Amino acid sequence: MHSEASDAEFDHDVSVLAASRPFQVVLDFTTGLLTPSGGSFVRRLSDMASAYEDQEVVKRMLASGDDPVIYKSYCADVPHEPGHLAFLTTIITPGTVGSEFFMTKGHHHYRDSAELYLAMSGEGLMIMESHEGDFVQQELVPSALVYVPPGWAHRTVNTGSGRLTFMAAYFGDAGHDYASMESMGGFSIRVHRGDDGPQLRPSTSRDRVEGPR
Ligand code: S6P
Ligand code: ZN
Repeated sequence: MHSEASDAEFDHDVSVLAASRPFQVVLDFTTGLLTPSGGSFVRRLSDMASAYEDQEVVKRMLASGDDPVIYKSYCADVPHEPGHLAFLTTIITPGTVGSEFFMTKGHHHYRDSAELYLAMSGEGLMIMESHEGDFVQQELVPSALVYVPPGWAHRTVNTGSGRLTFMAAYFGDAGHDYASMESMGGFSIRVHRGDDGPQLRPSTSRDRVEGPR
């Protein structure tokens, strides 16, 4: 049984109307807004400090009061129950922590189930890792649809100079498991700003967690 706390951000007061009747919302492909939305959540650097590789830079930024909004999500008014299809938009701010691009926390779903991503604006990468440790990256450019099969942890990274916006749809009872990736030290690959664009490098946080071999 997993803790409900990690899904708190996705929960909101679902209106009786939206839960039981067809409805329509509008996606703004430029801003990433979902109107009307059933709620939203924001993650600042301080909400996900341990996700970044360079902990010295994180500490320095936070100590100097630099706590940027990394991303914001707008959730549709859909119950997190079996049979429903939950969806939300995410807007990732451009920027880096050290050389590592702003990104989402990333998660598995408790119930191994598929998810569909639609990129709306900006440029980014989606990184995905299976329970067996296979790694796949996909580019996020406007109109790209990425299918995430059951069992693949997923994280999105803004590699552009503007906002990265996308929509994701997942099973209502999928749940969000952040702890499984965190306990391993995060994803095995990280996305940094290189001289000629985004550079994928093996993560050193895995070593921190596993210790010397
Ligand atoms: C939900 C889906 C996305 C993310 C969102 C924030 O299953 O994968 O909508 O929730 O992009 O990322 P995270 O990893 O902080 O939940
Ligand atoms: Zn997901």
